[in-house]
Amino acid sequence: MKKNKLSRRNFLSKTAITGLTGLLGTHIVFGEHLPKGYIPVGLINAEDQIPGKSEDLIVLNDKPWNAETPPHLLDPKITPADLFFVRNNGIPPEKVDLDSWTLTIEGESAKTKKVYSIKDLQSKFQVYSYNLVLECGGNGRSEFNPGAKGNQWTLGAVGCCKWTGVRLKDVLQDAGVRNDAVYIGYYGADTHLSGDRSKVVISRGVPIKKAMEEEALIAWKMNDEDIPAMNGFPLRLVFGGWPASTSGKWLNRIVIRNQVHDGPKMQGYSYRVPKYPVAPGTKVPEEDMKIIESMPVKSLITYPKTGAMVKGDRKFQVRGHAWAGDLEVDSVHISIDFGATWLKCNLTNPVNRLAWQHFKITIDLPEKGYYEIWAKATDSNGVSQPMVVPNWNPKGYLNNACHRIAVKRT
Ligand SMILES: Nc1nc2c(c(=O)[nH]1)N[C@H]1C(S)=C(S)[C@@H](COP(=O)(O)O)O[C@H]1N2
Ligand SMILES: [Mo]
Repeated sequence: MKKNKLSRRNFLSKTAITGLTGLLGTHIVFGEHLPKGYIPVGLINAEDQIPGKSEDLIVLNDKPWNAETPPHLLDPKITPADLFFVRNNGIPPEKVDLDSWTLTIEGESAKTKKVYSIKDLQSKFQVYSYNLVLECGGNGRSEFNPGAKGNQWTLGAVGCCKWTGVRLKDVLQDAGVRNDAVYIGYYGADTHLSGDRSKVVISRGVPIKKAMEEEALIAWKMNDEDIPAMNGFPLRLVFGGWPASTSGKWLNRIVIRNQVHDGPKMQGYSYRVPKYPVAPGTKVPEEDMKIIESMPVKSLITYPKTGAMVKGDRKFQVRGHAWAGDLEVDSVHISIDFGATWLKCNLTNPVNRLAWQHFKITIDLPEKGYYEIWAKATDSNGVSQPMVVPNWNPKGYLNNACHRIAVKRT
């Protein structure tokens, strides 16, 4: 065999190596040993791209995909679909056939078992659109100390999109809800990470009262387009104001239960917090944990971006969004002096119940130097965001501490 020819043919050419060097930003030591067609691992990771989503999302995990939105990219009033966070617990369904997709309603407290195609849903029931805030119960987890396992969300596991679909209550009532109904639970078409198709990834739900609210949707559109594959295409539940884990993606079954739903991630420590305040690090008995319901009041500064330099004209606008679970936001204040004094912002009303509200204020930085801008929202019950990380809990849920950004006047 012609040894020489073989080695030259099956290894990367000098030009190819130079190209890769450019992409990697450094010289590849031993690059002459790279086989033809080989993609350096360093580049595979750099290309870490969630199908159908913006490359500006911050990826926290790729197996399964979990990614959050940098706060300044949440600036639009409605979160762009490709920038909306992704929180997958398993593997999304690979091939979705719209015509054969069905949603089954059943359960102990369902009068009948009914199966709907997507076309049935679209033609049988009135269609509604609402802007609804979805926030992962673990948003802000990274700040707890001692830390909790799980995705280390910072600020961006939240968004407010326009959702379109039918009211969950209309569909439930069509199937028939017995008087003893207390809860609904969802099932989706994603598969367990183990590959075991008989294992349910996640099956959570809400009390019947939340399920019956007007804004509770079975949605097939997000911002007037098909829901992105990673966010539940072709059908998902949307419950504004509650942990987004209740908003089942790739929805194919809803059970009407005569007891609190007991699917995977409803029990133990999942999406639960202690019934009473505990010292950080405390081992809390399971029976002392309660299910998280409405999310707490919170706000996010989306402009300027943290680290911004303010030049010349020292007046500039600060803006962002605020939301308060099932409640409304009453006011938002900002501070530029580490909380010594607070300025009241202009705040819009929500476009509909459970949508986030927008605040803005023009501020004046008195002299050159470093500042922090802090934002604090207060809900309609008079409860404000804490300045420091609140209520430590074993799984790191519900951190609604004030958002702080850094700004320099130069
Ligand atoms: N079927 C299914 N539904 C699901 C999940 C999931 O993994 N599978 N994750 C839940 C969790 S924990 C959250 S925070 C939201 C995230 O929704 P998003 O990925 O559209 O942002 O979906 C919820 N619904
Ligand atoms: Mo979540």
